[in-house]
Amino acid sequence: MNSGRTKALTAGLLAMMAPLAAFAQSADPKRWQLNMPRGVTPSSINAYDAHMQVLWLCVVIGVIVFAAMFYAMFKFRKSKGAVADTSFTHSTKLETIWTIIPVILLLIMAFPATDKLIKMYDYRKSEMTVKITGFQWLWQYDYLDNGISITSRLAQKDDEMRQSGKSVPKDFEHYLLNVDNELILPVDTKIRFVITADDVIHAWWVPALGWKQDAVPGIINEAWTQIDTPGVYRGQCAELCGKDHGFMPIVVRAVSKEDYAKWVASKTAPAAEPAPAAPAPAPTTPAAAAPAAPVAVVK
Ligand SMILES: [Cu+2]
Repeated sequence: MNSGRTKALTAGLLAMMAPLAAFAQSADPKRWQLNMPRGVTPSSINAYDAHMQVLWLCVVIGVIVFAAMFYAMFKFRKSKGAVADTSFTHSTKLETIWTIIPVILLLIMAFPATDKLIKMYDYRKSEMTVKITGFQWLWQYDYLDNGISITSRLAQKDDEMRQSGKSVPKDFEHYLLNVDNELILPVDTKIRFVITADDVIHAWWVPALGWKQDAVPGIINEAWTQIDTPGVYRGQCAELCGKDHGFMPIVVRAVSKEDYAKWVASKTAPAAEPAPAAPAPAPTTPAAAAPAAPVAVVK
């Protein structure tokens, strides 16, 4: 009977933990999500690990403190004849213990936390740089290594939906979190961001990357990321920046290095193409060559 109860309890606990495991794997927040997301970068995973270490430490402290409290309340209750010890005012031994234990616990937390913080602010050895500029109410992304510059604003369908006054259909995915031009980034690449703003203070925030950075006019802030998993990661402006503050979402699409190279080529190629196209109209008359020429022109 006891083993049956244990099995049921274990099954119940596992069933409760299953959704937690699912949350940990997904970058999108879920309804009623209780824990913070794990994210997809070394910084976000470090933050998540630090959070979990401290959380479990708090759980252990909570269990010990509440157990001692309830034990004292039930064991030494008045109905059992307990009498308050009014002569007890202080104990140097106890005070020393309850000062030293928290200091040790703080040190246990401080060392790994400091190590993680130092890593978070280490911008060295970055492989590419993207300049992010906040505007009322859109983002501009300048890929400083290859001259690509794109602006990214709320997708038209989201904008039309919000201004229509209608209620949002349930199948409308990522309402107000879609953009016209996504920030395309390669995975497994250390990317440095320089972040500023053109008009007022904005803040660039994608939770799955594990940080939030203010975009301040006249000041250049720094941040870095290295995305481990390809995917789409969404965020928002996180600094109240005017009437459309809620309508300047961020979408990062992390792709493989090969796909990123293709995307860069597609963005940089069109400007170079028109020039070689000009000398094309010099057709030769041989019948055999004729079919090839129009195809080349169409291209
Ligand atoms: Cu903003």
